[in-house]
Amino acid sequence: MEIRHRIIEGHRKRVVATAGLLAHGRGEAFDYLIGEETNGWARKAAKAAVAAMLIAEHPVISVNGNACALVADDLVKLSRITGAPLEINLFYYHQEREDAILAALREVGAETVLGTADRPSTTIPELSSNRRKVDPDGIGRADLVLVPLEDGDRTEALRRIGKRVVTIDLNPMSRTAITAHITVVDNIVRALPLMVSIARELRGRTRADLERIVDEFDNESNLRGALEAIMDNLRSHAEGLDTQPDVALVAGEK
Ligand code: PTJ
Repeated sequence: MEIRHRIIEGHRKRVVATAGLLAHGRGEAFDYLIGEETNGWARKAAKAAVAAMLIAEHPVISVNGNACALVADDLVKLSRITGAPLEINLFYYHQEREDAILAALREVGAETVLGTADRPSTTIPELSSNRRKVDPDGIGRADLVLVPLEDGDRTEALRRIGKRVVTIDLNPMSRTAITAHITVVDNIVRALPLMVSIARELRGRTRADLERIVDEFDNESNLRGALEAIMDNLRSHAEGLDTQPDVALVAGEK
């Protein structure tokens, strides 16, 4: 409930787009399906994601309204530890939203924030949404972009122009989840703090160690594992239903 409140409050402050409320609802449904906890697949993906960020030359963290409303503090921490600057990049762009997100990031200690209207901008080819506008010092020159809660078109566009794409998405069937190189299938409110603690643990490792972690990761089997976990959950719910016929009857009578 506290999480929902953060989104609603974010919407009131214009940090979250109206469509962000719908995206959050979809996320809640998938979170329920994965059991509202971080499973082993997500942990492994989070480790590979952080290792990839640490070995990238120019990693960047793309920030949208939902991510900012839910985990602004952890975004700033992850940015500091990995050296990946934060870039505001919005699907539903409005100057007021950019200002609100910038203020929210600053409130939790963000210093440099890229992608704002006062900065130079360049465009990602083959993309028509507002998100085609990127910062030349950020996503423009990045070799890796962390794009949590992303829309499929941009993930595809980023891949087409040769970026390594890391995402956090509760839906393992979304186009973003499938297109990204590394997909952490988990709620961003759990995934981000986990990535911060993994980053603290991995930052002292050798490049060879980090490369091995990334090389051993396979996103296809990761997504298959996430789907299996959902199916296992559904199966155990289906089995559990048989054991509580009285509860079901009482509920039905109301
Ligand atoms: O702030 P803006 O203008 O950039 O807009 C942001 C939204 C999220 C509205 C925009 O990117 C959008 O419409 O995204 P989609 O296409 O709805 O995709 C969002 C994905 O994130 C969906 O697959 C959701 O299941 C997933 N999702 C929602 N909440 C969470 C989540 N994944 C992880 N953690 C969540 N809390």
